[in-house]
Amino acid sequence: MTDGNPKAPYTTTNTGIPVESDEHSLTVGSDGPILLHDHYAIEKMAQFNRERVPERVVHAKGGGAYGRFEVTNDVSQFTKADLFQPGKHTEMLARFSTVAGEQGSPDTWRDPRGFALKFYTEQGNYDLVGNNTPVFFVRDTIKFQDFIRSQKRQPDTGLRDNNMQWDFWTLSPESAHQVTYLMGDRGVPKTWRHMNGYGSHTFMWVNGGGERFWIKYHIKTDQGIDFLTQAEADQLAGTDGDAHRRDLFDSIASGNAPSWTMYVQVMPFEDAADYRFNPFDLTKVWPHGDYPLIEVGRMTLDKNPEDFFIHIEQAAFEPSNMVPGIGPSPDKMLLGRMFSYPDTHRYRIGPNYAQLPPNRPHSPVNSYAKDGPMRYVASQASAVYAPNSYGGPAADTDRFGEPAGWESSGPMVREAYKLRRDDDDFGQAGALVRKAMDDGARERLVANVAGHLSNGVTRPVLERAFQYWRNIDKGIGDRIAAKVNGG
Ligand code: HDE
Repeated sequence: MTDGNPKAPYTTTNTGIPVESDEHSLTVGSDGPILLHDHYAIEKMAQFNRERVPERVVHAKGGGAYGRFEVTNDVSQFTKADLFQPGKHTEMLARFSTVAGEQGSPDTWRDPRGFALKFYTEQGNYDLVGNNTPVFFVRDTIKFQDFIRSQKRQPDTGLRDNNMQWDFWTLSPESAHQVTYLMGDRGVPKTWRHMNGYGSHTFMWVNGGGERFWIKYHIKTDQGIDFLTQAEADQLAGTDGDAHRRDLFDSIASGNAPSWTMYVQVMPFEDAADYRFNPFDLTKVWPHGDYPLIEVGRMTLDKNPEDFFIHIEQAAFEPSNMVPGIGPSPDKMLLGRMFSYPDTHRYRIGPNYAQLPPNRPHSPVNSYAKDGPMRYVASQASAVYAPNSYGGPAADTDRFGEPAGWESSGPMVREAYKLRRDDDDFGQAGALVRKAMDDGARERLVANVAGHLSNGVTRPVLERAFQYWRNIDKGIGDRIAAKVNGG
């Protein structure tokens, strides 16, 4: 009897064999011992013990949805990328996330938000794996792991530690711009629908004539920017740790599909060489007065995943997924990420992760990859090696042979970027405070920083933090110090 509901399918084992009971193990007599050959009871326990894949080492907590991207402006003078051609519509997947929190952590912790996009283009998947802020804490990939460690948990107590966070930040002044974003209103978006996304890095676009341009992506919410105060965030963290994930799912389920408008800033290739600060430095933004925003298209998220684990937990975004017409730049962080993401996917969800539903391209795959655990789509190659005489895939060098690259030369060194006349660590953070924030936002910034510093940050780190903020803006730094010292 299937619980009296004639329509319900009957329960089977993983291999489709009808089971005798959902509730009773096989025993000798009703009170006797369980029998080892109770295949279904054993299968249920063994499967249960193997349900977890390692969570993402950062950005573990998140949510996402499917949707589409439609081009609304002709940018073909700058790029030949298929998905950005006039009239194009491309299916996509987006995942939003916090950075430092584990999978069970609250959505409303103060943190940058991941803003990861996967476009299923006709020439393979294009992944734009950004955040909700246009800059980042460090500018060399070798420091990323240290930065993240300072945001996570102490090895002995297993606890997060504000003193550790400020120790790292105040010893890494390049963090000032992003920390100002983080401690301001952008640090806790009201929902994922009310925040912008940014590619953050400088990327390269190449047009059909082979001309190269440097670009930065801005993906502006059509819902309007909105945020939670620290008190609202703390309250929600206690009452509904999944508030952002729930909001996105419920909005789409109720037909209220969120959308964003994508823009790019375009810098002529030649400008980069003597631009007043390093245009590839991820801690810097490009003033819109120098390179104004140009509209590209609109992304709309209108389809919830039918299974969270399959489509969101197993989604694999990688900045190295760049399609023809799009390329990297000398940004050391972007180049480091191009190794790290595929590496983490191979570890977390196996070498054949690209065959999983959210990661599978919607265009033909003619690679020479084969075998490996969980592989289930056969290679299209009619030979298992290249070159070959039997019609196996061969690279079309005439069409795709021109790498999106730049000239580079010099001795092997370990050095910071060469300083340019306007390169510094605090200038743009100060401009953010003085020009982009209003009095209310500055008030909340002072309160957020003072609150964070008052929770376990001790001398000498505390004094360094006051100086860090005075370097950003003397008045703000003094107000923070007074608030912390004044209690
Ligand atoms: Fe990430 N980052 N990251 N990151 N990141 C990961 O890859 C890494 C950085 C971002 O929703 C990891 O799949 C390095 C900047 C997002 O699945 C990992 C560096 C930006 C997501 C990784 C950075 C990001 C990740 C862990 C310094 C914004 C979640 C899980 C060079 C521009 C994607 C994973 C998703 C995830 C490495 C810095 C955004 C460990 C080495 C800058 C949105 O590979």
